[in-house]
Amino acid sequence: MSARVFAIGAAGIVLIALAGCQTCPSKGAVAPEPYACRLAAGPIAIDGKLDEAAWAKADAITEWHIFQPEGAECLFPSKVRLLWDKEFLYVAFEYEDIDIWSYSNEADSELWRGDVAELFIKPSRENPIYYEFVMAPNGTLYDGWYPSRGAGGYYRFKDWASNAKVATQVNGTDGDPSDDDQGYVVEVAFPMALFPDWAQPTPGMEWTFGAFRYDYSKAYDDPLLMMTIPEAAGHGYHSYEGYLPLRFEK
Ligand SMILES: [Ca+2]
Ligand SMILES: [Ca+2]
Ligand SMILES: [Ca+2]
Repeated sequence: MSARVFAIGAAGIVLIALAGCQTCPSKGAVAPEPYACRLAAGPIAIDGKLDEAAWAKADAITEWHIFQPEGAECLFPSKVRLLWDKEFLYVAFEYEDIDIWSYSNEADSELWRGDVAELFIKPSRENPIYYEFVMAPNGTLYDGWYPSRGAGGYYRFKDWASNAKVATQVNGTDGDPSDDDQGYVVEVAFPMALFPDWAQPTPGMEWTFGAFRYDYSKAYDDPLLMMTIPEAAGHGYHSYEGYLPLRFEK
């Protein structure tokens, strides 16, 4: 991921900064500021089905911003929800997608060459540590821990393992463009133990995060890059200065 974004070069970064972002039409709730990450009201089975009572009480982010290409329209709604308890940070992505394509089933490969749901999370604005998680529709995971933005990114840290539990549900046919798909769901539990002791959440604590999406599709001339944060200047997805605050609630 780092190499891909950094490879844009100075000229590309300036163009992206000047272009700004298009806002996708939102349906229903938009993210509160900061996002209220509620305590899971009961057990969550990581099975790709969001039928637990806990998910019904999680706020949904439905407002997305298009990073690339400039001027693109968001045709297919995207939704992300987060919950927590002492053991896990839970994330649910629901992405409508007419043409689902997982690039690889090899863990820690460059999954963003195909459709993915992504979460970047940074427990502190002061401490440079942050994390990247990339999930393909077929359930393959890339997880990376970065001690800082300049420390080496994907190629240095891809072998780090979060021990996250990932399950997906594909409503359609992954990889077959000849039919129309409906979309996919990614349900993930990230063990709190992977985060430092100082970052262990308590009610009222704030982290920062961004959710992202790559949509490769027969519906678009270019793959669509979308994110929940409004600014992409500088380092793109790694521009953590623009991550949204997330507040852990009781
Ligand atoms: Ca479930
Ligand atoms: Ca797609
Ligand atoms: Ca890894």
